[in-house]
This record gives sequence, structure tokens and C-alpha cells, in this order.
Amino acid sequence: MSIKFEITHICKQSGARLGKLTTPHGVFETPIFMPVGTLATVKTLTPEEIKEVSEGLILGNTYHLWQQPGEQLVKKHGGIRGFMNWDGALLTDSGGFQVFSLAKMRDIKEEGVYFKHHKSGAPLFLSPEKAIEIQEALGADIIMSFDECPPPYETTDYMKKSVERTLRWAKRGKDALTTDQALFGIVQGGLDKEIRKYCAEKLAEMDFPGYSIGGLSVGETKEEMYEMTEYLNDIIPKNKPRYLMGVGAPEDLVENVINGVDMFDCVLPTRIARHGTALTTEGKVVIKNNIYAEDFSSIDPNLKTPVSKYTKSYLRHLFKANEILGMRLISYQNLAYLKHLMAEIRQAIKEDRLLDFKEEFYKKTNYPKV
Ligand code: PRF
Repeated sequence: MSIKFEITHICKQSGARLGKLTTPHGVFETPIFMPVGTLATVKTLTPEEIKEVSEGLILGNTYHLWQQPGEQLVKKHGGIRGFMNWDGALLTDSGGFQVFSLAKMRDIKEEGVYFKHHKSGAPLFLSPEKAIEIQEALGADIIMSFDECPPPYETTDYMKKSVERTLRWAKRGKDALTTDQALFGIVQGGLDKEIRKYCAEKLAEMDFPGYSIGGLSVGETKEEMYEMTEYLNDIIPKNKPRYLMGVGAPEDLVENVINGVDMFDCVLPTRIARHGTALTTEGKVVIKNNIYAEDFSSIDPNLKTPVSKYTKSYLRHLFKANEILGMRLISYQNLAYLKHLMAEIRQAIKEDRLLDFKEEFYKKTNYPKV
């Protein structure tokens, strides 16, 4: 197991954790947000830019790279790091989520999932062992078990069966691993606390170097998400990093850090950027809006980045004219803002004032409070 995790401080006001995550390609202070580079690219940004707007730890994806260009080609470059010229650290997701979010006509069997490719319709099969084999070729520092991410409002009976299978898949993945990459187990169980608890405890018995929380931000309400992370805070082993998968709206970062989460990833900042929505220290800014037509102020008055040089009016023009630079600049802004927000959160933990910080955060921004 080639990562190390230590808790360095617990916020006296909120109970939130400050930690130090050591990987073969960097040491990171947690809580941390990891930008998503699904296809070995954080969309529109160069690795030099990604360095500036991240802590140096990003995500790649098994499903997508398996399909295109194929993990063996990536392996010939020395893994994702060599392929995309990234000298930081990496985490890959197992593909479990994409099988359930993208695939057509899937058939879940004990051995794995048979499904059809989301574009071509070609028949495919992904198993816990195959997901490990692909992630070994991709070479990330931290990798994920193959899991089922069931819809949040499934029946209790279905959830139980699904979690039992996800647990058997976690064990099979662990047995299949031949490298010292850090393999995380994924806690599933929808919105059922008993099933979640059972899943977390069974995974803890298998002793993974870290635990992910999957199956949230998949259609449930924010109240339900926060209630589940709050519940799991006392159940997932305290001495290991906890990673909340696919969650990254600014308010979700603040709330879930308070609930004991150490790591996050989400396509949200880069996805909404390409549609012209900026995340700023004052809240969301929809840059195409007519009110910015002659607004000569910068996108974020409190965050100095290379994007601050441009007026909102100019950024709006880029989107109106469908110019690629607009997408690049807002992607940069959004990741720079989340990096800044996480640094503020860590500082507030250090100073035992994260609940005060949360209150100010909602006062100063238009991010939604539940
Ligand atoms: N499982 C996996 N990856 C994921 C999820 C999951 O449940 C989610 C759910 N938010 C995002 N990414 N393997």
C-alpha cells in the first residue's frame, strides 16, 4: 500500500478533519478537491494550467480510457501520467459508475456487468478483476473497486442484494490486485442507513487503505445527501481517507467537509464552465446574461488569477461568439475558485472556526443553503 494518511487536526467547532495524504507523486493536505480528467485531459486545460488550479492530484477514468484509446496504449506511455504529460498524482475511478450512468441495456451478473457501449452499441463486459487490470495499466496512485451505483430510491430488497454483490466485487478486486496502488473500497447502500452501515463495516473488515462514498448526488435531495454523510462520519474508519465521489458544488464541499469527508471530485466546475457558468467567491455568474454586456469588472473581485484581466463583457462576448477561449478561461476560473475555497476551508479547520466560515460563506455568496 503506497499511500499514507494522517489526521493532523480536528476542528474544535465542527469536528471536521485536516489531514496529510502522502502518495508516490505528492503530499497533499486534505480536505482536497480533485479536478476530473476523464479522458486523460482536464477538458480545455494544459497540464501546466492544471498545476496552477489544482493541488496536483487529479482524476482519470477506467471506462473511458478502456474504450478510447485503450489502456494498453496508455500503458505504453507509462500510464496516464506519461500519456498526458502530468507529473502530479492521480486517482482513477473503476468504471462502475459509467456502466450505470452511460451504458445501454446492461445485464448485472455475479461475474460482472454485460452491457452495450454508450455510443456504438458494441457488446462489452466489465468485471471487478478487469477493472483492476485496466487501472493497473493506467497506473494511478489511488484506484477504485468495481461497484454498482444503484439509483437512490430502489427497494430495500434490491439495495441489500446490490450491496452484497458490491462487497463480493470489492473482495475480488482486492484479491486481483498485483501492484502497490492504493485500492479504495466503495460504500454503497442508497439512502438506507442500515445497509450503508453494513456495507461500511464489511469493507472495514477487508481493511482498505481508504474508503469512498458512492451512490450519492445521483438524484436524491441535498438534505438526504448531507444526512447520509453525517451518518457515515461515525461509521467509516476514522484513520483512513474518505472520498465522496462525484460531489463538488461549492456548498456540498463545505457541508460534507463538516461531515468528515477528506476528498472530492466532480465534473461540475469544468462542465458548467463550458456552458458559461462561473463559480466565484460571490457565487454563480451566468456570463452570457445580458446584464454583463457592458460590465467592465472582472469575473471575481476577490480572486486574482490570469482570468481576472478580462472584463465580464469580454467573457460574455466570447460565449456569445462561441469562441473556445471562453470555455478555457471559465474552466480555469472555476477550478481556481474551488482550489481557493478548499484552502479557506482548511484554514478555517486549523483555526477551529469552520462553522463560522460556513455561515459567512452563505452570507457572502448566492450558493444554495438547504
Ligand atoms: N461509484 C463509482 N464512481 C462514482 C460514483 C459511484 O457511486 C459516483 C456517485 N456520485 C460518482 N462516481 N465507482
